Amino acid sequence: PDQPAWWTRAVVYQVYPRSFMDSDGDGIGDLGGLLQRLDHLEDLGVDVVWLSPIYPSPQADNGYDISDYQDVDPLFGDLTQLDQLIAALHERGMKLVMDLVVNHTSDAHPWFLESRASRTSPKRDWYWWRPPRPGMAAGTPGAEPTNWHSFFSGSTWELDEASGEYYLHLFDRRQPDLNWENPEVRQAVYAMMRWWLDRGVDGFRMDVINMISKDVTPDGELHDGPPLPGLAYGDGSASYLCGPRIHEFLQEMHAAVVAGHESTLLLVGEMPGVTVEQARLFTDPARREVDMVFQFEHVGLDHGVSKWDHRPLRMRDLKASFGRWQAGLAEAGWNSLYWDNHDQPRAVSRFGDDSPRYRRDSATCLATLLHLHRGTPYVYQGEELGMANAPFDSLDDFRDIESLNHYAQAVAAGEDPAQVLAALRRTSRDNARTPVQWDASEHAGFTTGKPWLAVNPDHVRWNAAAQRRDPRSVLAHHKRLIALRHENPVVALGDFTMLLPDHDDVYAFTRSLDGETLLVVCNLGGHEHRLAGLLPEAVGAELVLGNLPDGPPAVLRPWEARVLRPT
Ligand code: TEU
Repeated sequence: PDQPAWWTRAVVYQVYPRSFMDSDGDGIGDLGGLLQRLDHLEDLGVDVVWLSPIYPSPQADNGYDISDYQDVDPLFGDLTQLDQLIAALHERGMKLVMDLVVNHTSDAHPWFLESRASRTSPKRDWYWWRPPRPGMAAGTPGAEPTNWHSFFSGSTWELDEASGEYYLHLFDRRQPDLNWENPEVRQAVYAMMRWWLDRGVDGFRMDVINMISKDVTPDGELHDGPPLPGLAYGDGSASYLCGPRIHEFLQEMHAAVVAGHESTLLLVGEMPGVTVEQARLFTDPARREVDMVFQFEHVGLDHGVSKWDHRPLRMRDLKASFGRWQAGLAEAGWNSLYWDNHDQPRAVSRFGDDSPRYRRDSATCLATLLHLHRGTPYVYQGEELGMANAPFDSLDDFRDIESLNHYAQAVAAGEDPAQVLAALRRTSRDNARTPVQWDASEHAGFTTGKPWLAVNPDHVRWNAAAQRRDPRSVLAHHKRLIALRHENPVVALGDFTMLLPDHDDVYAFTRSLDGETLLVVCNLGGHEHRLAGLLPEAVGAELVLGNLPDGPPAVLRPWEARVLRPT
């Protein structure tokens, strides 16, 4: 058979540039800052950097609203610095993956300006323009073409007064959706992607790429979705998640952009709501679509009716979910593995225990669990330091459009402001976006100016400089995990078998390849467990890597993780 792809052995590090490192004192991270911190990434041992958007943008959604796909926003630097970044990473043996945001553009993109200019514009059909609901006047409540609720609150339709028509935006009104039904749109996107590959980038992380195909009738009609409890709008996701032409579009993109470069590139599709069965289709190499997808099942397990409605996580559900994904993509396809990214609260606060007693141990336990699965692990900036959720005081401390819109909508609908604020504190994306904690100095070494989002005050104790000196740090542990994957083919390629599926705290599995087996045992809780009764084979096994100092072999301590070689 073919050689396994290089990314089976790789670890990806996500940089959210706004919060990574500021080189010019404006309080916002930039490419100059990233260039200054490449030693950190090289030392950690990661293979790929995924860079969140740096393109020109009005920054309504921190760069996920792009007004020019082929340049760099002056906020972050310029194309020369981007070329320097590509060269510097390649020199150090690392690759660069760019964020590709092509479900929507900014409303300031020239394509949209032209599209909105008139009903007869040649680019009118590049976006989703629709008249009001039949028999209703434009602008009256309920006159929107469909009842869909936007990810960022309110309707997905914005009325353009000048033409009397609405345009579709699944996210903010400043992020109009491109119409992928139009072949010119698709060709323009593919040409742009080829331009970046020619510049030397090594792949793409494709933002909400399973939303590009909408379920539209031949005469252009879109359908209402079921009502959402407590909201004025409904759930349109059946019309835009993995729509009827999604596989066709991705195969077409692959043929137009990727063909011939498969062996060096990385293509990862971000796909909210994707099922294991769908993911297998997207990632089966024979189908030539993408290499792996970001699925959302495990990060939805503590959500109730919405992400703002918290329900306690049961570790057993987490095991069942990961176990199903491991099994579902065992024969064909590939998993991406992540706890954190710029949209999720911090893992140590959410899945671990960020109290002083267990913060280090739970962060290293969670990392061990993730990195020992079959798939490609993603480390989000600061995760390797055990960065935690932020102590937001009041609404003024938040910056994210999703959080601010949700607060306004929920409070207007009569919810208790204190409770809405509590939900933001737990779940806001801003938890992930506080500046990286480089050292104990005033702004954590991130900037000499005033950070755009406050630095977490815990940086005096939790920072990279301190952890570099400490062999037991979360950082040092990540280095060991990454090295283990590089050195040991069983970590990259071994079969996965879940053990003890019904245990509430102990997460155990084996990885096996060519006669070699690793046994991984993690305690996802604050109580000891006796191994003798649970997994006797673990007791006498050789320790390959653990997260706690030596202790009694027969007892698994709170948040202990062991990678073992059974004898
Ligand atoms: O996110 C897509 C997405 O559906 C969620 O992760 C999103 O964060 C939403 O708020 C869930 O509540 C991607 C990007 O990662 C995100 O930062 C962008 O805001 C979004 O697409 C729009 O481009």
